[in-house]
Amino acid sequence: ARLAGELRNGIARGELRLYYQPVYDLVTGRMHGCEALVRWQHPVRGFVSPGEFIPCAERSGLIVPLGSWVLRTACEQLAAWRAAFSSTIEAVNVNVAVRQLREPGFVDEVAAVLSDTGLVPDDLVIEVTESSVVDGPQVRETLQALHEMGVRLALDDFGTGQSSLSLLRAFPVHALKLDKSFVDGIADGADRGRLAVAAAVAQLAEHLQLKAVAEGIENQEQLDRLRDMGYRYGQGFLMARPLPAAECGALMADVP
Ligand code: G
Ligand code: G
Ligand code: MN
Ligand code: NA
Repeated sequence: ARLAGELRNGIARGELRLYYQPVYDLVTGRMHGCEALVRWQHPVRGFVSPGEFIPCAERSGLIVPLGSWVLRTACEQLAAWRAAFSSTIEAVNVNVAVRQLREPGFVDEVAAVLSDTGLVPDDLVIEVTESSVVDGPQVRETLQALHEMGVRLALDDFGTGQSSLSLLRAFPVHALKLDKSFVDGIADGADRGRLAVAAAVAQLAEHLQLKAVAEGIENQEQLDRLRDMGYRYGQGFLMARPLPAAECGALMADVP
């Protein structure tokens, strides 16, 4: 509860920053997109990990104003990159919590942000967890409306949740992001179980004609094996860490 109060102040004082982690095309090596990831530099506590304050923001409801700020800032940033560089990324990925999807005005908010920033729906990928998909009819309607608007949806942390395969088929999702716990298992073929899940998710994506994205790639062996399994896209410390906007933009300036 104390953390929630400080987070409220931190948001008001502008202590939050958005970082961007590049997503690469593993076949061409080209930067394909970026995932926006929030960071909190507290004046006394120092760096507070989102793994700590995002759950707190979700419990307290602060995720709603925080998430609105993230969405608008990420879209403004993509518009700024588009203005600055001749060739940029295809889209920006924004994590959206189920609490935000339950807000009745969320679809209108997305439409307003796109219109204000001069982006088109195609420029935005919303990352949701599998548990959002099974939250209930209201959230499903919201996701359906976003899809009809042309905003693309990625299922984050895929493989850890409980969405059924039949739901996945009926659901307007555009990408599966394999959870990094499965990528961690891909070293020396050490963990057959996690390797099998990684391969199965790639095949599922292929059969359903979805993009397969691997996250948390930390070494070349993981990258090679994931690409061979069918992961066309990936992100991870091997290629780039989450970066301040200016550093991420500098990488874009080099993209042909
Ligand atoms: O950036 P990092 O890997 O430390 O993030 C930890 C967790 O916080 C991840 O689960 C990530 O999805 C989540 N997270 C980071 N930024 C955001 C955000 O802007 N919104 C939401 N809802 N979650 C975020
Ligand atoms: O839940 P979500 O997938 O949104 O979280 C992404 C998180 O994963 C971010 O906090 C980001 O900092 C972290 N991350 C990205 N690449 C790597 C990596 O290669 N290794 C590790 N350990 N974490 C990573
Ligand atoms: Mn994510
Ligand atoms: Na993830």
